[in-house]
Amino acid sequence: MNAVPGSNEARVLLQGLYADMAPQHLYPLWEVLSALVTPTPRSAAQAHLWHYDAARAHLLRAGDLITAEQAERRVLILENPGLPGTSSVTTSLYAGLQLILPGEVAPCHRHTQCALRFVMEGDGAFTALDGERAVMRPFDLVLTPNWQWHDHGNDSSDPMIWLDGLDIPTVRHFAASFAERLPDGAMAHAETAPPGDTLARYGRNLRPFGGTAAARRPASLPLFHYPFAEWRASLAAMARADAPDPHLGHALEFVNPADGGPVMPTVAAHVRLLPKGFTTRPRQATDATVFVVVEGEGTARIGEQDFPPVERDLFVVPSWESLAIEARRDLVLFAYSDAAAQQKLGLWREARL
Ligand code: GTQ
Repeated sequence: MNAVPGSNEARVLLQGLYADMAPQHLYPLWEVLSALVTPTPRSAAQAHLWHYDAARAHLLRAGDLITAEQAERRVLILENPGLPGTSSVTTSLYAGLQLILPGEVAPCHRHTQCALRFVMEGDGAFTALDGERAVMRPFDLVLTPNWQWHDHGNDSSDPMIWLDGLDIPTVRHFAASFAERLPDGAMAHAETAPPGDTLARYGRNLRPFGGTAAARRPASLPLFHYPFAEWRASLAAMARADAPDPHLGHALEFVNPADGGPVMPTVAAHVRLLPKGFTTRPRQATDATVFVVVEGEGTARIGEQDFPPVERDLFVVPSWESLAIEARRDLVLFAYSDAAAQQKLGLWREARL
């Protein structure tokens, strides 16, 4: 059966072809190409703001109903409203708020997902990484890189809440998830070093000299604790010395001292300070980004929408949505994204408008 390509008759015959192919899982690219290979990014993710106080109230209710041990991790997932049912905050990343009550332990496990913790509230609980505790204080950043044992506990007298940022959707995309618990039902890893040992060895532009025993941590990613007191002081010094970048404000990225790159292979993190009254120029980037307001308040204009976050609120900016931030008071932000992965893959782009 022949028909002139593009004629009505050909269109009818094509529908017949599609119907005959579909049972064999064969489909015509030409019907979907423009939606697959788009001239600019198109994300199903939506901009969204979570108010911390509301999320915290639900999390504390959960704290009355399930223990950290029963839950393994007692966490409320921040799910992007445009990605329902995926437990994703962006197409590649996960976000959740984790609660550990005084005396509780979140049992030791390891998995191929990389995680960061950003402390929202509480002082003195810990994450132990391969048996070394990082004592967590408000707005500290703590990493648990891929396949390293980690348990969490709270020896303080107050609830501890932190943001979990993981690459769960990325690992799911590659279908590369492995996870295990410590053998014999052990809850906590045996102590391998005193608290703060790694920070002292690797966190001050130093590293162990002259031998592998003292190196102790994996050479490719030794450091896992970035205390608030240190990063906040650096931002303040930068703000005293320079005018803010028009699109970012004062911004500092957390780096892996082993290679000067982002903190983990899939996840990058940075902080910003926008002086009171300053408004950034709009900027687009391919790395959808999760923000936490550490201090101050302002307005985040994401695309055409305005969001008014206050201290401890969280918001997400999808890929290639323009973002302009106005600081009503000095505004300090923490942010994480998949820029680390995109840069390795040659995908990352930004546009400064
Ligand atoms: O603390 O290991 O929010 O494995 C989700 C998965 C936290 C964790 C989460 C996890 C963890």
